[in-house]
Amino acid sequence: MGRSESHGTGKASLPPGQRLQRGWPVTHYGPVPKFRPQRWEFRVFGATADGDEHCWSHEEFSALPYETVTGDFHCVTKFSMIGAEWGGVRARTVVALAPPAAEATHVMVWAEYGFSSNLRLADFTDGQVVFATHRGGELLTAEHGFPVRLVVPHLYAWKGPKWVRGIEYMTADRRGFWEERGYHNIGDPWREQRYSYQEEPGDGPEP
Ligand SMILES: Nc1nc2c(c(=O)[nH]1)N[C@H]1C(S)=C(S)[C@@H](COP(=O)(O)O)O[C@H]1N2
Ligand SMILES: [Mo]
Repeated sequence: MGRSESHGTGKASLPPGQRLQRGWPVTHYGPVPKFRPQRWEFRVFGATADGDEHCWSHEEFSALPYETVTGDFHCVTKFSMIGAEWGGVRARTVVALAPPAAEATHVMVWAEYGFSSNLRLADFTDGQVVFATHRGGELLTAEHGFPVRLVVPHLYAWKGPKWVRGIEYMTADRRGFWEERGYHNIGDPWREQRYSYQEEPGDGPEP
């Protein structure tokens, strides 16, 4: 049994092709940004319900409701972390406070240096999706995305940008950073959606 034991969800504990990793490796493209609290803001823009942009300073963002969720973490390079506890602001909370227009279908999550990742609105508002500030009760380190990184447990981990600075509601799908560079537009690890060549009609934006 062991790893292939099911959790009662009917799912094996690890998605196909993944292996458990001890510790928590650091994986990203480019340098680790320096956090400047005075200049930091979290922007919600694009197709918002009221047409306005919403902006939170670091102090304001830190005062949003803090919740913890348990969520796995699957990197497309095949390491997985199981059952991590993440603390922060649920994506649902952000959506409730700064809602999208009725026409919005997707979200682009924006991070420092123009890094981005696109998500379907339904994936973004999944209950386990969190703008994490903590893991296991401890503040994130700079390498892991301090002050805020997104965690999307049901998709591959590149769908969770580190050093997030805001979200853009979109009325059509558009590829983010890794999605433009050969990675799957949806990125469901249970369906092993690793690369863009595996996409089926409807998985990605119109070419
Ligand atoms: N800003 C930014 N966020 C990013 C990435 C990146 O290149 N830049 N890489 C992603 C990938 S591929 C993975 S697996 C996870 C790794 O997070 P970790 O370094 O905290 O393990 O971050 C994701 N978030
Ligand atoms: Mo990754």
